Amino acid sequence: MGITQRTQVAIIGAGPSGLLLGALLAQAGVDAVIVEQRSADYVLGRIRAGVLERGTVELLERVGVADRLHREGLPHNGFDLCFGGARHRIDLHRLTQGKRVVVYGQTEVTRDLMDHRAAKGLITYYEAQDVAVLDFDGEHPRVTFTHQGQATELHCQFIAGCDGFHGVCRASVPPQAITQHERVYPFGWLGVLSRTPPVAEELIYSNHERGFALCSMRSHTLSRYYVQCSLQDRVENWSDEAFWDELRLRLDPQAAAQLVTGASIEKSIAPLRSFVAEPMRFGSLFLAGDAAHIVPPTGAKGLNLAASDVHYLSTSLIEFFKEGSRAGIDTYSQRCLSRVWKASRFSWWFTSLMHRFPQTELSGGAIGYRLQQAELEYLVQSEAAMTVLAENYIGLPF
Ligand code: RFL
Ligand code: PHB
Repeated sequence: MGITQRTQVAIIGAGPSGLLLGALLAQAGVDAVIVEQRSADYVLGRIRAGVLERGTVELLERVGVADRLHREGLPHNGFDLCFGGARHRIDLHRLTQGKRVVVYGQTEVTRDLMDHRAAKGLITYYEAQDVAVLDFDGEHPRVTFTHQGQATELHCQFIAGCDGFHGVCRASVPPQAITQHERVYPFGWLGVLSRTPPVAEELIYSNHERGFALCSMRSHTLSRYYVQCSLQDRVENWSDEAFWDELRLRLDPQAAAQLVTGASIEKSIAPLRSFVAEPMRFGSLFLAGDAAHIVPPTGAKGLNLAASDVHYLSTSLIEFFKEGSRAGIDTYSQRCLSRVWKASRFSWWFTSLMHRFPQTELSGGAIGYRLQQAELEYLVQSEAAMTVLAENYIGLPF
């Protein structure tokens, strides 16, 4: 015999979307259970995002999990664009009348939200197998899964699909009910985490003839670097030395000279993709975060978009349970997608501006590269163009 449980909201996925939604609902007294297919350690082992917009920080503050973020997070007032062998600062703070971003790893956000969930005694089923979302087009949605060998059935009013790009929720929607827009870029990012001091105090985004490079960080002693690589590249074929040599070549002479290298703690290749699924609601099933959309990481928007979806979803569900209003639920998809498409546009634009594209692409080859240099020169000379970049980078309002 299996176990049957009841909850108001079943959340699928304990990534940042699912955990943040769980915290916001719990704070409002809405009952939610999280079902995650991996272990907590596995989820914490993924090195991903590093840049948080103000709106994301505010949500974490609202649920009371921002103490460590305020202690250890690094506020950044700007970043550098590097091209033609020189760096040019984008002064986010000045261009946006005092706004900034915070560098604080997704792993740490996830850990803080997990600790908060555990401290409140909220239920998360980790290592759930064969998760299925059922009957979300009717009155009685259900989630079924196997947990520690027990068949479990979760009866709920709503299902939140926070299960990432490869999750089960979007895949369970009938194909005729969903439109999926996708662009896969003809390159990837090779990322390295190393226990070395960052090359500069702020991030450096570099456009170089050999390809894009990014210098980021997690703390004053932990650096995160990326170089554009071929989709055919295998991480095993990139020695640490080869990575550092390639990164150095793509930076300006001063940064190249200052770069401190060391053993990699993590090294991985990520493909780059723009993807949006429309709509984001199907009856009682809501998609949020990477389950509904993917942006290339160049604009640092993925985690922040997940947070804005979760803001819209939590307020919609709280409105329903506290006031009996369906207004938020009915406009959820439209409100999310309006912001999602703007962030997708920005991420696509910034990716197109900064990477080397193959000759065969419209923006590729030598002419594509010369056009990028012209746009970059214009960008750093034009207050208007820099303001557009800054406004999008610090995050559109939600
Ligand atoms: P996640 O983090 O993928 O979490 C989904 C969770 O669902 C679980 N799951 C299932 N659970 C139950 N049943 C199933 N059938 C399930 N299938 C999957 C998974 O195990 C997982 O735990 O999605 P979420 O929560 O929507 O969060 C999205 C963010 O993770 C993502 O957008 C960002 O990491 C993107 N991103 C960045 N975003 C930023 O805002 N700023 C950045 O600087 C930034 N840098 C990045 C990035 C992503 C990167 N990669 C590798 C994709 C840099 C990189 C390299
Ligand atoms: C990161 O630190 O991992 C990072 C920072 C900025 C980006 C993408 C990734 O645009």
